[in-house]
Amino acid sequence: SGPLDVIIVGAGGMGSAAAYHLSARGLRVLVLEQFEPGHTWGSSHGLTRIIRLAYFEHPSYVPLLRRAFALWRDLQQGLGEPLLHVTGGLDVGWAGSEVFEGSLRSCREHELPHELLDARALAARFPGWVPAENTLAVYQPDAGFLTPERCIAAHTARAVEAGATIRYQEKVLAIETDSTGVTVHTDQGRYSAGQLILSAGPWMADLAPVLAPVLSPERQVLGWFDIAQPAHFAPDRFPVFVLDAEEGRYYGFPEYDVPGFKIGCYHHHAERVHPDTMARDVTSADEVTLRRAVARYFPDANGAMRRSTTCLFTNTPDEHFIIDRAPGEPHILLVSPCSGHGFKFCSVVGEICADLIAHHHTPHDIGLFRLDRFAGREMSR
Ligand code: PYC
Repeated sequence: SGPLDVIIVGAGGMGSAAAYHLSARGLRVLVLEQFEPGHTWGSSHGLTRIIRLAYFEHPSYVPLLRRAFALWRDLQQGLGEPLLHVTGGLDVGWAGSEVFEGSLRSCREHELPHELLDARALAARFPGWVPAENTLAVYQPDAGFLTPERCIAAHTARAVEAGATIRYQEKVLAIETDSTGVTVHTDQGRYSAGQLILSAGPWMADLAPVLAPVLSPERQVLGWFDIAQPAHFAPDRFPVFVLDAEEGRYYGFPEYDVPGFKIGCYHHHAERVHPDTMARDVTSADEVTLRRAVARYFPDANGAMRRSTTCLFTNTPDEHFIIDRAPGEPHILLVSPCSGHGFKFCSVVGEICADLIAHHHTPHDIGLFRLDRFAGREMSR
């Protein structure tokens, strides 16, 4: 074995992808994960995750998304099952709404094929929808969903094949750095390496206290509702969507893998939770929030909520990612507070991690993700 090049803390979407890309380049990698494989405590579960190219959040994500799509396709080669399911995507809102206008801006700046739909055209083309009268939507064909648990399993399996070690159910207690690298103390031992990647999602601020003033882990809820007209919610008839509505911002998927129409709501109550103490049960108030949109916009799927789960967004103040060295800690790379929209990028972020660890440079444009954009921010805890 010999000395380690890099320790990765967290084997979720980001950590597993980093482990694969680093070990594939011949680096000696140890991954430490506090839970078991496939756990549901973080931000990398839920059976389906949206991937979309017409990125309303900012056009500079689009080149990263192109690479992410290519790398997911590479990863699924030879697996015997797809990880990426292309359904097309709808970014729905009204004239002036962030989702609609942002998506259109990305389409125009990057010359993405797209179609504009008003309420009538949306309902005619996609019969699962009953849109509000003033609705405007961007339909962009390069969108769909990933199966996150399977993506992580594929990245970790490939990482292990390439020589990485993954230690599950081992919790990091302390991190020390010196001029040569890092030493990580866990509840089971002590490990040293030249570099450290922290990709621990909502636990990031515990491991890198410098992030505490900027991160707000937030509780999120999603549910699967019984469908009266399953044909309208099949993957070939029902694109993934993000919807700005009077009632809030929602996102959803065609029926896949388990029965029901899956819908989630972006809760932005500015509540800050800790993942160890967050309420994990889905309440009737949560169901009401989801059902409000289901009943109005997807009435054919307004059946019983058969299944539900909570997860976490780890929000930054501007909701863009952080991918950067920790201040004054050249051996520590901070990767992952993704404000709830990171999973689709795991494949390309794994590649970026490998570039930054191996060469201290990446050809990908990650200027939007620098930590110093928050310099001078007041401690808000
Ligand atoms: O990035 O598409 C997305 C998404 C939907 C819900 C949370 N993130």
